[in-house]
Amino acid sequence: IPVATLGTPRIGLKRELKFALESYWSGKSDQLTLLQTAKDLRAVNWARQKARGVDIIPSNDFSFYDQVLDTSLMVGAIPAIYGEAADLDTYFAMARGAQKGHVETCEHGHVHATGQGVLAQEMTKWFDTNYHYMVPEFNEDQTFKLTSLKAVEEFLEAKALGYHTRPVLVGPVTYLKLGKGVANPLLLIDRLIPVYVEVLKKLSDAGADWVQIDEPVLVLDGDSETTAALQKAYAVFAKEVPQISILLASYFGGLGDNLDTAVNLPVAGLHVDLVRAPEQLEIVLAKAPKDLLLSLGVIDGRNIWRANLPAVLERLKGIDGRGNLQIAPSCSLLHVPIDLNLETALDADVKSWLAFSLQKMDELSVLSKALSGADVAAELTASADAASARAASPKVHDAAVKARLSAVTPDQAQRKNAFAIRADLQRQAFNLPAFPTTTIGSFPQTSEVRKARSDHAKGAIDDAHYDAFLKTETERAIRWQEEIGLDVLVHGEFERNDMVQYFGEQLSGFAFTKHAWVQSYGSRCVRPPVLFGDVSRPKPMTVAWWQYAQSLTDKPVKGMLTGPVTILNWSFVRDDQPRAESCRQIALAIRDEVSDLENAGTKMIQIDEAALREGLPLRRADWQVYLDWAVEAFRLCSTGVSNDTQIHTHMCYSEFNDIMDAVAEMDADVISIETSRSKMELLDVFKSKKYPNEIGPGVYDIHSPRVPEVSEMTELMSLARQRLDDVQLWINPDCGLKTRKWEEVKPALVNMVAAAKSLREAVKV
Ligand code: THG
Ligand code: ZN
Repeated sequence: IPVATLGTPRIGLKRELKFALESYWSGKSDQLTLLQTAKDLRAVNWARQKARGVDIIPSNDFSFYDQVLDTSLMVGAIPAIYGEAADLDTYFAMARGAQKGHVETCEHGHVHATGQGVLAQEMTKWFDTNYHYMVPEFNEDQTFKLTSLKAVEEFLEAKALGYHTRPVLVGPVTYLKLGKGVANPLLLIDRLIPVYVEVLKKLSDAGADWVQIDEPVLVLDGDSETTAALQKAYAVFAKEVPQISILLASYFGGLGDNLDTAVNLPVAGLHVDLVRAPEQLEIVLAKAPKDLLLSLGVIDGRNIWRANLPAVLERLKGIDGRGNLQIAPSCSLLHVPIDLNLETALDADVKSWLAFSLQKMDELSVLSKALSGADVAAELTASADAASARAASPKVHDAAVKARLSAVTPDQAQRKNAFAIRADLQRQAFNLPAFPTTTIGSFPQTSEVRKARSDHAKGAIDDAHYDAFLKTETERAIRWQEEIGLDVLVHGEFERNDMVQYFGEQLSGFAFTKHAWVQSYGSRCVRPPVLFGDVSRPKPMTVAWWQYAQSLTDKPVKGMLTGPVTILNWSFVRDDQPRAESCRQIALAIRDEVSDLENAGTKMIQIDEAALREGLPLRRADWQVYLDWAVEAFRLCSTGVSNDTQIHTHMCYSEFNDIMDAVAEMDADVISIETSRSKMELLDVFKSKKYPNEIGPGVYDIHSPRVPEVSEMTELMSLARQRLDDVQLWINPDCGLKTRKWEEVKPALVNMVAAAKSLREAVKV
């Protein structure tokens, strides 16, 4: 049984592609240098797969930025503002904007095109991964034509190096469904199909026999239009390019209601995800025609755990006697880091439980040998031993954590009194002006701050110097906030790197890597924490910084925490217990921190859940279960406080409709949200649902370097006042200010305070 991969990480072992791209964009190196770096990376990547025993190696899984953007270039879906030429600079203009337009993210990774000039295309999350793709843009007269031969060129490049590859394309139906700009992009399928036919013919002419076409829409809730589009497209391909065998790839879940459609499409092969949906093996085997090649995704392409190979073989028993099979990772390996062997500082036990992309190829190779009857007993035993060691390890299991969790009572996820009562007590205690002003938490991470952190990490400055530096920054931030007249202050978070990493590093049960980068978007990467064991909080994490900041001022300083759902959603999580369980453990650890902050005198504690919405499962039927445990986790961490301690939360998205009931159930006293660019339209749902608690609708778009005028902010506030009661309203920016510069932040916040004052004046409350 041959081993295949569906795609591999492309950023490079040492993030070579990231640095080559950024150097090219900044004008420090030329295009030839960039092209050569990319070519070298591809060659290394193919060679590595071959050496690891991968029989079916993909090509065209490389991308300079994103495979969906590559597809837009391939089919000529280049909006007119970017010009005609389908060249690399057009491509980067679509990815990043040209002139003064560019992509900016807030610190929570919510990404927007902004600025003036030619804007970047919109970016959004790829299914339920942490990878972001560029959203295709169509218009009513959209036509398509073949404008990039990248797929053919990379096939030929591999061929010249001696690799007969299986090129990968984003499927036409998935591509259209991810696009925007027309009411129903699927109606464009008839115009799109001929371009794919042309590509397939050219690939065939170049010598390709198999082509992998990715249609992850197959794991979303089915609908008749999507089914019809799939049937139409693949029927044309079968008729027009019969010489190409298509492997249709589904991943990120089970085929569910699309199963009959998928197994009956006129394609030569079907890839199924047997990690997310192991139960579908039986029915796929039963329903798939015998001549349909089945690619079995048996190794987790989304997570970093080493597999228990004998257990995988056991699950594969049902394939006995069926020919025409391949084994593969569940999805592209793009979503895991490259090589575990770079992690020389990782705890040896934890390391022995992990597998990154190269180790996953080794696992597949062992499985393949085992399935063909070769003697791999030693490898199988080692794999099973690692799995049992992990299952039994005291590093994973903490009886005290489990006992505490099972003793949780419903009242622990409940504030002492309802919001109306708390609000009265809080108003008396704080005596804030109407429309109180605050910020979301972080202040600019200047190059000075980043340098101090990296010097400290390298040992170039000692703890005492680093601490003194951070204190100076914090004091400066407090003094400045007092000076401009903000009502509720923050300490600025200068001591934090990544907000998830910062907490993970201080919690038991998390491990950190040095080189395990995963592409988030374009050249940007993250190193998600590895949640491997029961979570507890050995000692206070943020109390000292809060105390220091509060000691400098009489104004209230908020305590600042990241919520359990966000920590979970941005980590590699355990596969040996439900996500809900891991989340509850994190919630209890955060609850301890909340309690310590309160005992130290903190009267306002903010717990951000920037990633709550993005954790929504792919299928609607699974949403409520997720929202129930996510809300419960938030409540578990936040409700153990007295009535006059004010709980804040922050969520910076522009889509609340799907989750509004859950947001209300979180019962935070104050929520700050992103509303400035939607002109407060987002508040409609808060109004229609009669959201009772307090709200800080963002009045300052922090995704842009532009400084908003006082009048713009008062206008936004009057739009907010049309929807909500004055007593509910706070005034704050859309998100944290970490990604901005002080030159932008200072005048913007001065204007924001002026807007609040003029509003108070006008309303006379
Ligand atoms: N932390 C973690 N996961 C995340 C986010 C996070 N996933 C979603 C979202 N935020 C992703 N957004 C970004 C935004 C910026 C960067 C990466 C992901 C970024 N990275 C630096 C780079 O690639 O140069 C490296 C940062 C570092 O040194 O750690 O700019 O906030 N866990
Ligand atoms: Zn944000």
